[in-house]
Amino acid sequence: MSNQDTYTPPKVWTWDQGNGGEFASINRPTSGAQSVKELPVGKHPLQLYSLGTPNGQKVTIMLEELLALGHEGAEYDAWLIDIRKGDQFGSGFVEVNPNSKIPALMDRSGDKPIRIFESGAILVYLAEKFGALLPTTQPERAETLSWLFWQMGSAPFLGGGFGHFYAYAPVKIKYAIDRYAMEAKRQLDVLDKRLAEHEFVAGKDYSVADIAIWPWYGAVVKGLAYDAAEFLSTHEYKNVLRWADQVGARPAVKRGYKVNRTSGSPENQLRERHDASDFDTKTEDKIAKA
Ligand SMILES: N[C@@H](CCC(=O)N[C@@H](CS)C(=O)NCC(=O)O)C(=O)O
Repeated sequence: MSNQDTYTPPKVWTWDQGNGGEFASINRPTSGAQSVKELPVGKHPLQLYSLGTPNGQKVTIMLEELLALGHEGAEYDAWLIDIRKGDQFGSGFVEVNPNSKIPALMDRSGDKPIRIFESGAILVYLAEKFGALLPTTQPERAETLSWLFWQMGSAPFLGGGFGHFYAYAPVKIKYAIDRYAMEAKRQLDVLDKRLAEHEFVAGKDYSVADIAIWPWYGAVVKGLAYDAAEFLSTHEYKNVLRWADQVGARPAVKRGYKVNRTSGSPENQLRERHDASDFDTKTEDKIAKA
């Protein structure tokens, strides 16, 4: 890759497929299906096509919380979409999410299947369907949705900005890392001040806002993402750490965290989930079978 200090953009940008970046083999400037591949359909009303990244974990944590609350209609099959192998560009997946990103959900409980993509939309859809984890009265509902959409707008700077340039880019660009480290710390400070005054992000109750924010910001402060806890001095965010531990101790969060995960410690990997009993089977056996 050329020296960033001397790069002069050409008049018209063209795609350099082999740019050496971590995701160069899958990223491209066009959308749409690249192969014909139907999606599998399991026995449950909800069919989730996902991967155990923070965006995917939001949905599996939500589903596990709904099941823990006794909503049997939240039973789901979680199928693995391997984005490094390009599964997101198969025709079946693109029909569920034209944006080719996990997570994507099909609700097959009604007369006609309903597709939902974008993790924030999926959380709202499930919260409304089951009447849970999203207040129905104001001002609590507005506060919860504000924080949920704060996450949707902020996390791309944490992941696609800071995480990408600090951990994944093939060259370390000081300008980019400084810019996004500053923004990541600003966002953590926003959360820290909020959590100094409230038990949960949206107030006194655990909600979809915590479910959306925890997999990203909880992971960063606990040193589980980008190996950046020391670099970002995350020990400074004491209230975020308190909340991260509190949310992380919930049994449904522990289960949801594991679903469709293919990296990290083996005991935290459950490649696919088709039944509540899947969590009981020894995870190592599942990995060996896969
Ligand atoms: N705003 C989307 C972001 C989803 C997203 O970025 N998913 C990533 C994995 S975390 C993905 O599928 N990437 C595949 C690709 O870029 O080709 C959401 O929240 O659902």
